Amino acid sequence: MTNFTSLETTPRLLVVATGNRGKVVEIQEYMADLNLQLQLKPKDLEVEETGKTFLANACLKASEVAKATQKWAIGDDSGLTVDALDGRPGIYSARYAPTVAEQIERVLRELENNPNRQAKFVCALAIARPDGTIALKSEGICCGEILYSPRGNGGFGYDPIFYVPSEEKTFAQMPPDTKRSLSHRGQAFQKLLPQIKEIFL
Ligand code: ITT
Repeated sequence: MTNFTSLETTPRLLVVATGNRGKVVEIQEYMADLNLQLQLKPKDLEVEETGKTFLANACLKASEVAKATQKWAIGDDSGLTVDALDGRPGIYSARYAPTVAEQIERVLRELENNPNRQAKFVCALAIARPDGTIALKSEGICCGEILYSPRGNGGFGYDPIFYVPSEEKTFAQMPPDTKRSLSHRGQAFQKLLPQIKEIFL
């Protein structure tokens, strides 16, 4: 008997394993040219972030959502690491305070007037097969400085306090395509896209 499913070998649909709107918008842009159908993860499907690293958590998100939906899935775990705060908030960036405004406030309060404002945004991406095994992963980093007060209205999350000296702007002040090309997520996608194309195109 002919197995018709075996004729369709190239996956065309990818579930985006995030509930963060800001990430969804950016991920859509990175994948815009791929002619892939992106689907949001079911709202009630929460993945517990028990990993100790960004990469471990990105793999967990991709893998759990892939298994639950039986589809290919992409996970993103990212955050801000501040040198003078021993790398905090790091993998706890989303859990640093109940609201984004309070998360920013906490980072600024903990840094006080410390002259060392060096920080990095880190983004780990992972793509899982429908059985939950990891097919691809990558990591990107963007270096910058934490301002003394927020600037700009664009982007999301910690963007208004993350200043990139080469652009003389915070992520929240940059045109979206500038942030997209030099951000941590941009670096991670740059490494991943050629491999994504091999699987999906
Ligand atoms: P999912 O787990 O559903 O993807 P999340 O928001 O909980 O959503 P993370 O655990 O990866 O995602 O936490 C990321 C945190 O880092 C969160 O507070 C974001 O606001 C922040 N963050 C990540 N990328 C960012 C970016 O490009 N600009 C500003 N903040 C960012």
